[in-house]
Parts: sequence; structure tokens; C-alpha cells
Amino acid sequence: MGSIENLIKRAEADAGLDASVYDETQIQVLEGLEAVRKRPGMYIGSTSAKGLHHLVYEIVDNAVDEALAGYCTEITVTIKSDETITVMDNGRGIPVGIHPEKGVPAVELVFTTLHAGGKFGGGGYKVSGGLHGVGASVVNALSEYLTVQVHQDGKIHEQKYSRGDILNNLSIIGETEIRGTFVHFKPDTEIFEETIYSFDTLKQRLQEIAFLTKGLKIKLIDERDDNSIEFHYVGGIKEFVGYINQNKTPIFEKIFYMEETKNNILVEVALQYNDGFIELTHAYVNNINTTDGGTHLAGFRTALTKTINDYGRKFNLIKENEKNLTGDDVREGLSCIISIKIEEPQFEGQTKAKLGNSEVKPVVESLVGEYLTYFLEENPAVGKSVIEKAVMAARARDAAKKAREMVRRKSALDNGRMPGKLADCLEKDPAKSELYLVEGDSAGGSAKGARTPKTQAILPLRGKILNVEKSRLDKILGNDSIRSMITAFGTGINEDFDIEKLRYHKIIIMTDADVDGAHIRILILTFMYRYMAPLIDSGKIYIAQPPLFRVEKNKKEYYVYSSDELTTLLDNIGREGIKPIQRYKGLGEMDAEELWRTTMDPENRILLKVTMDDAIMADQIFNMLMGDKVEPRRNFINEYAKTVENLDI
Ligand code: 1YM
Repeated sequence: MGSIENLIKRAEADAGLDASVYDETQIQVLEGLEAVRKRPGMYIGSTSAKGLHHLVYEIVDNAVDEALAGYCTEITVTIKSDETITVMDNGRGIPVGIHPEKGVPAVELVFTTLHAGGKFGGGGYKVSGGLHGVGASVVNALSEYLTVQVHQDGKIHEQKYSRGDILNNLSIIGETEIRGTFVHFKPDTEIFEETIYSFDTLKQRLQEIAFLTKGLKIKLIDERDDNSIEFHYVGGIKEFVGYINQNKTPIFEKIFYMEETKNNILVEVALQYNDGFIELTHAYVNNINTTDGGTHLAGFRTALTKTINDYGRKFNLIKENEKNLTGDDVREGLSCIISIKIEEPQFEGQTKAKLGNSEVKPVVESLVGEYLTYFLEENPAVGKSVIEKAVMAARARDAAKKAREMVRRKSALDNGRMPGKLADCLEKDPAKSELYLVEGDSAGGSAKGARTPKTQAILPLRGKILNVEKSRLDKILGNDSIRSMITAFGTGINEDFDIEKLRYHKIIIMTDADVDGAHIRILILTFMYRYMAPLIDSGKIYIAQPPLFRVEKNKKEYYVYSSDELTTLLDNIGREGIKPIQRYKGLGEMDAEELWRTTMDPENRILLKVTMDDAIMADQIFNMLMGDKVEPRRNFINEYAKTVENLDI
């Protein structure tokens, strides 16, 4: 979304007044909103739940821009009971004055003309120019109805639209004592496959925006069930880092934070180390999560490695005969948020999640170098513990490298031989093959008896599965179950990971439907998440759902998968005449035929696909589950064991 100047420019372009702006990015301007309705995916990515939620973010982005400009302190988003949305801010209000060329109010242009994404103007950074930054007009085009109200100078101005068409001229409908913009819309059910809003999805993104926009208060109200939440982070990304580390143990209390503008690039960085081994850096550009990194991340990394090495040398914490610490060494246990704002971001790559602007790297590098050097010199105790941790990491990395080489050599010796316990399938095409990971030898036995040997392979996992959250790679690779998984998958791990080598396109975790089973499942998933994340990302991991009860009545058998389902079934078929109700404690209690019928037969089984929509959430969950704090873990596992309905990690 642009400023008034930009709007004028676009209106001129529309009217054919200025041919100079007819460049590629302006082509969209010539299209009407019908184009949006014809191909909604092009403008909001999809018409699934994702696109539905995206509508809210488009409107919110305009309000966030107003906050970044310094005029808005509060945004309220409400999910109404009829699945419509209202967004309200306390900014200046979208201008209502008549546009000189178009002869209509600016606010009308905002909602009825299509803007090319990514354009900036009028100074200041705008988050609304982002990935799909196509603005309010797209939301309008895709809404059964939309109402905008501008509260300005004591008056309420209102205009209504339906599927992008104007229903009435902007008019004053009353008086007001407040200032701001209010938008109410109903996503068009003709366009969206999904029309139910998820409180959690909106909550997650709004919380992220609140972290990234310090001081901005964001409220989310759900009128469907009287739920609400408010985010307000005076410390911004500094509080974000505290949040990421909340279930971890920081190695120093003080969180590093810097904010500075150079060459019109605003750079904000916050970081803190914890005693774990995982790096968690999230890099944002204009509030967009650049999951594939880019020049800002590269600049940060270079600065971090150089600064820490220089500091270590200067204070003799790295000995003369010791090698320099590597980037991996200095990032172990790092939790970090990088947030930059620039006027014309260039997003690259297939998912447009990588920043390409080459001018950004030197700016981030020099600013972070400067501020971090100062921070370490001011806080020598912090400096010392950071170096000690990185030196330990370097040693462990050496050990891990040796262990990995050993594993590689060993598998070379094995000549690609599969683990002894693996009952492989005959099929060689990975797309047609599936692998069941089964807990314990006895259940493994039933599964081997039950399977279709042509397409279904079974790998029983025996003994303890290591908690990878608490171990370094050398130890992890020493674990039998983990090694046999790596060999069976065929992909390798970490930097060696290659999804092309995956031997099965479905990997199905089959554990008992009890707390222990849930725990094992989480250990397996944690390992995958940390070392083979693309497996989860690409939707290759599934969870089998064995039944919890078997009910027999009038020679008929029923299998049910939860206690609730059992109650429903008994209500339906009646309780009299029921022979046994059998509760399965483990997979091992089922005979092969039963296991096939209820859990493994592709025609009848229920599989849950494991997804990873939000990496931060997933990380929080894994941390809580695998970290040092026992209480939240126990609660989660108990809760989760009860309701394994949809696993969104
Ligand atoms: C609930 C959604 O859209 N707020 C909002 C939008 C604008 C302004 C203020 C605004 C911007 C400017 C000047 C400027 C927009 N204005 C325009 C345009 N909330 C919401 N609040 N005055 C007010 O950018 O110069 C587009 S968005 F183009 F008309 F100026």
C-alpha cells in the first residue's frame, strides 16, 4: 500500500496520464478487481484456510504501517460470531479528501484500485509491501461485503462494498470522539473453501507482529466463545528472544539488543545464548519472516563470527595455537531475532522468502560488529561464557565429525546394507513404499505379520530412543534406534541430508495409544525435527492411529479410537447385549490380522500427517517437552495422549 503520492501516481497511470509509470510492476494497476476474483490465488496465495487468514493480515498490515509511521498505538482484531472480521486502529484514519484526478475520496481508491505489490513511497518503511502486499482492495474484492469507517475530526465517514463493487458514496453517518480506521468484512464463501477462522492462527501471527513492533498493543477478540488476548511488548524483539528462551536455560541473563539506522536501513537485533545446542535465528524484513535468510542474515553471521573471534583473541580466551571458532561453533545455543526495515525489499527464491538486496549485508555486518564488540567489552562475564561455550562446541564438533565419519565408513563397509531388524518391502520405488516405525520388538513382530510385504516395510525400534535435545551429535549417532532410522531412510542427516535419497515416501510412526507411546512419538519427531526437518516439511511423516477399544455386539465388531468415540458408539448401538469391551493397552495385544484391519490397511486406516506450520511454536513445544522443566512436559504429554486428533507441531 502506498502513500497519497503513490495513489495519485497510480491514478494517473490508470487514466493514462503518465506513460512513464507503465513499467512491469504497474501492469496489475491496469487490471480491475475482477481479475482478483478470477484468480484469487495469484493475489493471496490460496483460497484455503491460509488465504482466508491472509485477508486479515492485509488489513492489519495497513494499520501496522500507521503504527510504524508513529500515529497508531493500538490495533484490535475481532472474530465475530458469524465468522466476519473487524479490524480497528487508532491512527489518523485513511484520508477521506477528494483525489484531484480521480475525483473520488482517497479511501475509496484504497479499497477499489489494485496496487502493485512491494511499492513504497512517501518515506518511511511499510510492512504492507510484503510477500503478497496487495492491500485492502484485494480483501475488498474477495469479501461478500466490506464496510470501512474513518473516524476523523469528529466525524464518522463510511463506505460499503460488495465483492469489490461500491454500494454507496463515502458519506458522514455520525459524530465521533475517537480517531482511526475501522474495517468490517465477510470473506466470500463463493471464493474460499474454508471460512472458519482459527483463533490460534491469528493469535500466532498477531503476537509475532507485536514482538516486531515494539510498543504496539494488539488485541485479538473471539466473540464466538468470549475468548481474547492482548499483546504488548515494550521491549519488542528483546522480549521475543526472552520468549524463545523461556523454557531454556540462558547462559547469561542480559539480552543483547541493538537498534540503528544506516543508509536508510533500520537494523534491529536481539540475542541471547542458552545452554542447549540448537541455533534459533529468525530473520525478518519489514515484518516478513525470511525463512530462507538472505543478505541480512549473511551480514549478521559474518559479524557474529568475526566479533567473537576477535574478542577471544584480544582477551586471550582463545589460545594462540587454537584454531579460529567457526560460524557453527559460535551459533550453538544461540537464540536470535534479526529484524530489518527497508524501503524496497527484493525477495528471491521460489518461496520469495530470501532477501536479495546486496546493499544490506555490509550495513548489518558493520552495525552488528560495532554494537556486539561494545556489548562484550562492557560485559566481560558474558564474553567469557560465550567463548567457553563456543570452544566446547568446537571440540564436540570435532568429536562428532569423527563419529560421523565412522558411521559413513561403517555404512560404506556395510555396502548400503540395511539394519538387521528392518523387514524391508519388495517395492523399490520410494513413491510406492512406506515404512512403519514400531515401538518394541513384540509390536514389531505383529506388524511384520500384518503388513503387505510388497509395499510396507517395518522397522522395530528397540530400547531407549535418545532425547536429542539433550545430546550432541556424536552421542546421538551412537544410539542404535537412531542409526537404524538414518540407514533405513537413506537420506543422511543435517548438511548431508538429501531428500532425493529417501527410500519411502511415507514414514509412519506407530506407537501405543498411551502416554508412553506419546512420549516415544515425540522423541522420534524431535529427532526428525532437529536433524531431518525437510522430511516433516515435505509431508512425509505420518502417525498411525491404532484403536483404543474394541466392542463386540451381535457378532459385529466395532473399533473406536477415543473415549469420546466409545460413548458415541454405545449411545448409537445401545448398551444391552454388548459382549466384551476390550481396551487395548498396546499394539502387541492385537494379533496380526487385527492390526492390519484396524491400523495398517491403506483402505481403512487413519493416518495423521505431521505438519510444521510454525517453526517457533514447534520449537517451543519441543523445548518444553525435551527441556529441563518437568511440570509443563508432564501436563502436555498427558493432555496430548488424550487427544491425538490433529498433530500440528
Ligand atoms: C484497519 C485498517 O488501514 N489504517 C490506516 C491506513 C492509512 C492511513 C492511516 C494513512 C496513511 C497516510 C496518511 C499515508 C492509509 N492511507 C492510505 C492512503 N487500518 C488502516 N491508517 N494518512 C493516513 O500513507 O500518507 C493508504 S493506507 F494511500 F490513502 F494514504
